[in-house]
Amino acid sequence: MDVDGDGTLDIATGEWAPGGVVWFKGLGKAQFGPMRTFEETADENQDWAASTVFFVDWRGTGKLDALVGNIGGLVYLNENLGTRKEPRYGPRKPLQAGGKELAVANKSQPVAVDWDGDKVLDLLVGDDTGRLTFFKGLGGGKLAAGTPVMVGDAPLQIDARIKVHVCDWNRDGVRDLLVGSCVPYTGPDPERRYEGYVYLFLGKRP
Ligand SMILES: [Ca+2]
Ligand SMILES: [Ca+2]
Ligand SMILES: [Ca+2]
Repeated sequence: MDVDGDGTLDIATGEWAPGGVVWFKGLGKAQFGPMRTFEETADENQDWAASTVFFVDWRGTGKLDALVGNIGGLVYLNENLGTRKEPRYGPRKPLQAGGKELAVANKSQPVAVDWDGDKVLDLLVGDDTGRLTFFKGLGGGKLAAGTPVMVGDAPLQIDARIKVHVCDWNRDGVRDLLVGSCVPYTGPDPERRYEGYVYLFLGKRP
C-alpha cells in the first residue's frame, strides 16, 4: 500500500493495544523508515484494541480513507481529512450494513474489493471464528447485510482469527483468497502459545 502517495510502497498495520494504526514509510529497495503512528482523532468511548486496517478510496475523493477493524468485530470508516500525500484522519465512525451497525464475531479484518464484479466496492470481513463475511456495496457507501463467503456448499471457516488478502494468485483472471489463521500451539516449545497457517483458495469461474 502506498499510504502517502509518493509512488513507493509503504507498510501499514493495526496493533493489539491501544489499537492505533502504524506505518513504515517505504524508501525504495525494500528499505523502510521508522514506525510512525497515524494522526487521528481518538474517541475514548471506542474500543480500538486489536485494530486492523485497510486503505481504500472509500468515498471517491481521490484520497485514501482507512477502514479499521477492532476486537469487538466492528468496522470503522476513518475518513482522510488531509490530502493524498499528507493524510490526516478524523474520528472512527462505525459502518452500517443492512440498516444497522456492521458487526462480525470479534477481531474484524476488513478488505474492500469489488467482490461480485458489479463495479461497486464491497466489503469482506474476516473474524475471530475463522469465517469471512461478504457485505455487498450498494453505492454511496451503503452496504447490504452480511452473508457468509462460501466454499462449495459450506461457509468458509478456518481455524480462528483469520486475516484475508484478495489477489489473483495463479494469474488466471479469477480472484483468489489468501487466508492466514491462528490456532493454539501444541508443540514442545513452552514459550510458544499460538501458531498460524496460510491457506490458498483458488477462485472458480462462475
Ligand atoms: Ca509511499
Ligand atoms: Ca460489488
Ligand atoms: Ca486466480
